Amino acid sequence: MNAYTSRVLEGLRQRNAHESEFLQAATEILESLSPVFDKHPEYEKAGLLDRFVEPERVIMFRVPWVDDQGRTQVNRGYRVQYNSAIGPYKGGLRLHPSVNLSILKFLGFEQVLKNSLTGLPIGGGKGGSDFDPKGKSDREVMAFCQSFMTELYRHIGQDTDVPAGDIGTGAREIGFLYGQYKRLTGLYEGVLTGKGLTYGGSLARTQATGYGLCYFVKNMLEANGKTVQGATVVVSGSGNVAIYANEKITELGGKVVAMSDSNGYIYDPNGVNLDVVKQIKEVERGRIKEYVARVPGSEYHEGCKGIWTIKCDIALPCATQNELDAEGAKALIANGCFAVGEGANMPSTLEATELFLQNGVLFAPGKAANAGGVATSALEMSQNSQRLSWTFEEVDEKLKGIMKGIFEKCAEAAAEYGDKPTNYVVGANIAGFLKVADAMMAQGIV
Ligand code: NDP
Ligand code: 2IT
Repeated sequence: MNAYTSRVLEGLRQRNAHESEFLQAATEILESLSPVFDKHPEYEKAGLLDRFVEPERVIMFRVPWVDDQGRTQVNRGYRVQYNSAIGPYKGGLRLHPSVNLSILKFLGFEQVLKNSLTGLPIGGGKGGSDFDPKGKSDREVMAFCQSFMTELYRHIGQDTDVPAGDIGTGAREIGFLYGQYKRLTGLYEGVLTGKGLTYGGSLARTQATGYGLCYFVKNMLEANGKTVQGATVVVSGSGNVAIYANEKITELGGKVVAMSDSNGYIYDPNGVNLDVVKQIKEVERGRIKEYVARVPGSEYHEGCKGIWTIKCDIALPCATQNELDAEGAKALIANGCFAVGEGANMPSTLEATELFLQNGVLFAPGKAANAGGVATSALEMSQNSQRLSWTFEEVDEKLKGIMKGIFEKCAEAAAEYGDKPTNYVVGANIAGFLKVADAMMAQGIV
């Protein structure tokens, strides 16, 4: 490994010893970037990597709100404004009890490279809170969102930082956040994306991450003489990304036989009935196990990791970080799985990723494969600035083009720098990095 990159990585390990997710992401990224620093000694003189790994700003704040029993609750809110070299900070807000600074720093760091890969002018950021929307009433969710925005509004804006959804943050939460931002600032501007269609949202944003993932996988398979047509597919998760990944992969000729949530997974050898999943998850906010009572011939299994033991050709992890470990990877490989497309952010552990790469499984890393969501968010920002809205077909066509472009950039960088031309992990990291690096060099030591 290049001496400068290994020194910076060692420094990160010392200063952030307790941030395991952040160090995991940083290890993969810095190891991939090593050959770039061999080629560009001027980057070290400019301290480029020392600056690149450090968020420009981290905001942490108290979020007090009152629950339905009249009790005061306090959560912790965050916004990590990671890098604004190529555009305003852009990235989602995660609402989940596991949220902490390490998780948001890993997500923010990944987002910088992902947003660069889209080719659109967006920097990287991420935020959220340890608030758990599950089991809360709409009024409680509104109270939380209003309190969260009462601090966040002073740090964001359509030209500075544009948050969006992520785990636990969907259309309902974005609506409450947007209403409070508008009330506090008096501005009707595209400060959030993933908005409802009646107040500035973009058609196809709901579908974009899952659809984009399938477009990336399709490009990757075609470039390697394979196809989605006739493939058996396992999709983990049953949230926004998982549902629309299922919808598109089915349209492309795949058959999804399993989906999951944080409690367990369903197996349906006849192909998962997506209308039933949408009804349970999108309308009723229920649990995936309710599926088996409605669809004869399907099974439910407790625990989510068992989903990787189901025989499939293509695996699409779309739930959360580190949901697919070495054991899961070995089971997939033993069962003949030939492609993995990451819909979630960092769903595969470093060991799992290494196993896929070593065993010739085509591997689409999250920061490239799930970039369709944020790319369509950037298209929402464009529409808001123009005060226009494009049709579903227009947005979907642009999304297809963007995902093709991302795949090509990953493949080109992999061919130039990777140990093999299908190492899209190295490809994505390097292609994403080069644009940000160039912009940072041009803008001086800031
Ligand atoms: P949702 O909240 O809509 O769905 C999350 C899904 O993952 C649910 O099925 C949830 O199950 C499951 N899940 C969450 N945490 C865990 C856990 N600890 N263990 C097992 N399962 C879990 O989120 P999204 O679909 O929006 O996000 C899914 C992933 O995709 C995340 O990694 C996110 O960062 C990433 N992503 C999202 C984008 C977007 O546009 N929304 C864009 C790019 C990436 P349960 O209901 O039990 O919690
Ligand atoms: O991880 C991600 O890319 C997202 N959650 C979407 C971010 C966005 O700004 O649309």
